[in-house]
Amino acid sequence: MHHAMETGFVPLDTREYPPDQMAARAAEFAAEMARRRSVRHFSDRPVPRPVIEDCLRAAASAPSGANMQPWRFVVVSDPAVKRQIREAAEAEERAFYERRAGEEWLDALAPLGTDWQKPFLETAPYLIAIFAQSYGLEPDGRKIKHYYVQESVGIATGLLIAALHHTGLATLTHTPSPMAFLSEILARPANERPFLLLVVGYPAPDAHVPDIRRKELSDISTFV
Ligand code: IYR
Repeated sequence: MHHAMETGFVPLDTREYPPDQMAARAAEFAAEMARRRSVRHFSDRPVPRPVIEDCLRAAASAPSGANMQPWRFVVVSDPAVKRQIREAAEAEERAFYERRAGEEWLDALAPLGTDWQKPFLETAPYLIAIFAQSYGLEPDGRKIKHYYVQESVGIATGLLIAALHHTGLATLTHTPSPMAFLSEILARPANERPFLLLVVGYPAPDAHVPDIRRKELSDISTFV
C-alpha cells in the first residue's frame, strides 16, 4: 500500500508460488529455454499471424529506458520483399565471408557451418526486422530523447525469441553486416537503426543444428 495515496500508481499484479512450485517453474522454464536453438533450416509452412502478434506483445513487455519503448518490429511475409532482403543480405554476406571476416572470425564460425548463402530468408514465412529508435518523434516532428536504446531493444528481442520458442516456433538471429539495406528496403525513417533480423517459422522436418554446448553455470555466474 506504499504508493496507494500517490497519483499515477496502480497496485502491482503479482503472483507468488509456494517454494516447491516456484522451484518447479524455474526448472521447467530453464529446461524449455535450454531446448532453444538457432535454426538455419526452415519449413515454408505458414504460421498464423495472431501467434506472431502475441509474441510481439510479449516482446513489447520489455523494460526500457524511461519507458520510451524504443523498438519497432517490421514483420515481412511478402515474398517479393523477402527476396529483396535475401539478395541484399547475401551480397553483404558474400563480401563478409570472402573478404571482410578475416581468418580468426571465420575460424570462430566454422563449428556453425554457415556461409554466405541465406535461402532461409525466402523459405521462412516471416522475417522480423527489428529497429532501434535512437530518438522518438512527436506528431509535430519534435524529437523525444530515448535512453539505453541498445539495452532496451536487446531485452525486447530476447523476450521475442523466448516467446516464439515457447509457441514451438524456430528462430534465427541474423545479423548481416552492414544492415543499412534493411532501412532502405523497408523504407524506415531516419530515427530508426536496424538492430537485428529475426527469421521465424517452423523448422524444416529434417532440420539439424550444430553439436555445440552451452557454458556451465559455474562458468557464467558468480555468487558473492
Ligand atoms: N553474419 C554472418 C556471419 C556470422 C557471424 C556471427 I558473430 C555468427 O554467430 C554467425 C554468422 C552470417 O549470418 O552468416
